[in-house]
Amino acid sequence: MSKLGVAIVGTGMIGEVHRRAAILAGAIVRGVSASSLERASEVALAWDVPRAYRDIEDVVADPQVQVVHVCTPNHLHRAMAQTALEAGKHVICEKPLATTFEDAKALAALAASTGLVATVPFVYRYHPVVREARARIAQGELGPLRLIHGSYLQDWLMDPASNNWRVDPKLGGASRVFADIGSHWCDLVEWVSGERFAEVSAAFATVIAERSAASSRSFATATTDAGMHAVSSEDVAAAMFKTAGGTLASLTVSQISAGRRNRLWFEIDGAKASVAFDQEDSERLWIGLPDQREEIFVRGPGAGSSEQRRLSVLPAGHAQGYGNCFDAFVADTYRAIKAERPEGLPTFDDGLRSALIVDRVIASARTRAWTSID
Ligand code: SOE
Repeated sequence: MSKLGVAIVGTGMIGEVHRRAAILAGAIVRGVSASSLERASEVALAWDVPRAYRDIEDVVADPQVQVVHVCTPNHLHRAMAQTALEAGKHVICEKPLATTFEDAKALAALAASTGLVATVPFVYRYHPVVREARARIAQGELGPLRLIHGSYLQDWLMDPASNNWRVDPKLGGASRVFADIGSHWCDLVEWVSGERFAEVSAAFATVIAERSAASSRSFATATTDAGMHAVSSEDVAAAMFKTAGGTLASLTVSQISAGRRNRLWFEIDGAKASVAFDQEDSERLWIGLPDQREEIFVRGPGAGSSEQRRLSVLPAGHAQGYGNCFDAFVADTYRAIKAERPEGLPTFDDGLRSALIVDRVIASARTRAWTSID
């Protein structure tokens, strides 16, 4: 099969990550689309790609594009992914798939009806030791699960002078911190544990009630606008879940926790053993055992489950990280386009699952009641 032609739509930090991963996976980046043709032309020049597209319609009209990478702010995902699918293009759509459950449902149904490959970058599934944890749980090494707990903490929005389109519900959606990063934790823990959350009790808090004017940059940067604006989206959230199997889970998420850069952490405790993963120490998997014993599994190509070894592309001692996860996710998406069936590839169905969880978490935070996730 000849090389895939891809287009990158959106030129923030994540658009650059998609571009690098696409090239590494052997695709040809045919062009780029941005908030304006002028911006797209600037980036096309910088990326040395042939085309700067006017808009998504211009992208999908290009017969040399087989895959569209949607890397724009959240409120644009639904329309752009739909346009691409309807034009017969495979799609990688940044999470969240859409800002409402209804829109996510429509996109997942459309993707299923077309038979095209449509994926969502829940990339933390691609840490090799995460695959090791999942394999050990699936093999029964932990025994029946008894407790799932963890957090996902960041600090890039702790300064009231910092802002971002995610803060604005019209652009980011009704929930910010939970939809933005709590969604990663939920996807990861459901996938690793093999259990599904059946009900939730959640609480939100907007700790920083006023911020300076929203920045259009993909990440928070202090703005020159002296004005302060009221904020309604949550900075922190706490949630308790019960799985369909009755296992209790608890999660804390924050984007204002000083010193926590991108610390996704979970622990899964079973009747025979526990595992814990720390995204900021992602080469190691902690395994808790009875009788004061514990083990540390260290990532490497020479040990562990087949999926851990498949994703260990560097020798032990040469740390892998977020970029490697992204590279593996994009490569697996392209493998699926070539009719392979890579394990654990997050599709629009997983994006829909995530949208359902977020929708029910928002409902529970509003009603302060346990809410079913179905
Ligand atoms: C900002 O919170 C962010 O970039 C999220 O939007 C990503 O999904 C996460 O992987 C890292 O942090």
